[in-house]
Amino acid sequence: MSERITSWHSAPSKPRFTPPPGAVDAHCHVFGPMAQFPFSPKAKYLPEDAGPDMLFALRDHLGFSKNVIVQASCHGTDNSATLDAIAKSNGKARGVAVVDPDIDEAELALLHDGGMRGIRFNFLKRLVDNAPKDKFLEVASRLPAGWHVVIYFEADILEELRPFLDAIPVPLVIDHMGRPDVSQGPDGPEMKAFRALLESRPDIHFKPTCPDRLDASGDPWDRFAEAVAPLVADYPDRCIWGTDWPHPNQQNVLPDDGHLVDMIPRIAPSEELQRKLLVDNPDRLYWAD
Ligand code: 0GY
Repeated sequence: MSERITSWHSAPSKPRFTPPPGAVDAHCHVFGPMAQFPFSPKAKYLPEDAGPDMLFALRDHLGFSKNVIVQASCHGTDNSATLDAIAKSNGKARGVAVVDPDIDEAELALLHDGGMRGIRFNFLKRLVDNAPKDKFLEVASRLPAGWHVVIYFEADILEELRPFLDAIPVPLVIDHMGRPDVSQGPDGPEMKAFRALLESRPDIHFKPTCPDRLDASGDPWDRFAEAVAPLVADYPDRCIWGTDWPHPNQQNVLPDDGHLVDMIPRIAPSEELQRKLLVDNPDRLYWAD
């Protein structure tokens, strides 16, 4: 792995949809800058720099007010780049960390002071070498008050993960709905399995995000809209939304972030749903204190 990847659109369009005041892009990342924040030796992709200035310029261009910055796998468990971006945001960003499960209480408290409000467990083999469930459960049991766990997995391991998910003692946020096959439609087996998970606990949230990753039919991602809108309608208090900028690993078709924002009114058609998805729900998870 030597070549650095540019995974984001160079000139995203201005969305037609105007997000409500206070809207949060609750799933985005920063990469580097590498000279200041080197990538992990275990990184599975090597991106070009996509630092806080670029992220905040995109936030303003798209009409958002705040960001939740999720530590990307290319930075491993060194959260310095994400913390630096949060520190530069003037209170307009909070974060989700990736930690060594042996982290101690004092380090967790420092992450809290730096704006982190959760940790992420990543189960994608193409992104991380191992995901030790027993250690994950142990660290999840001693997180600072008010924190949650963000989980990234693909639909084919959902059933296998169920006992682990059931045992996590804090609220959960599932990245990209656990990547269901949206071409199966809103009532397809993978969406049904995900709904069963949501029914199993009232404190599971999800991100109805990443049409570019989940819908092979491409922009404007009609299958995604069709499969996901009913989920948002049925669980309006449990969803948060994000761009996924700078779209780690995307190499072939780079999504236009303006078009991603224009997916919002298709999956959340009313102003009330939009406010919950973009403002109330992320504020409750990330800005409660
Ligand atoms: C995402 C998706 C991906 C990557 C990461 O941390 C990461 O590197 O999350 C992916 O490659 O599917 O949500 O950012």
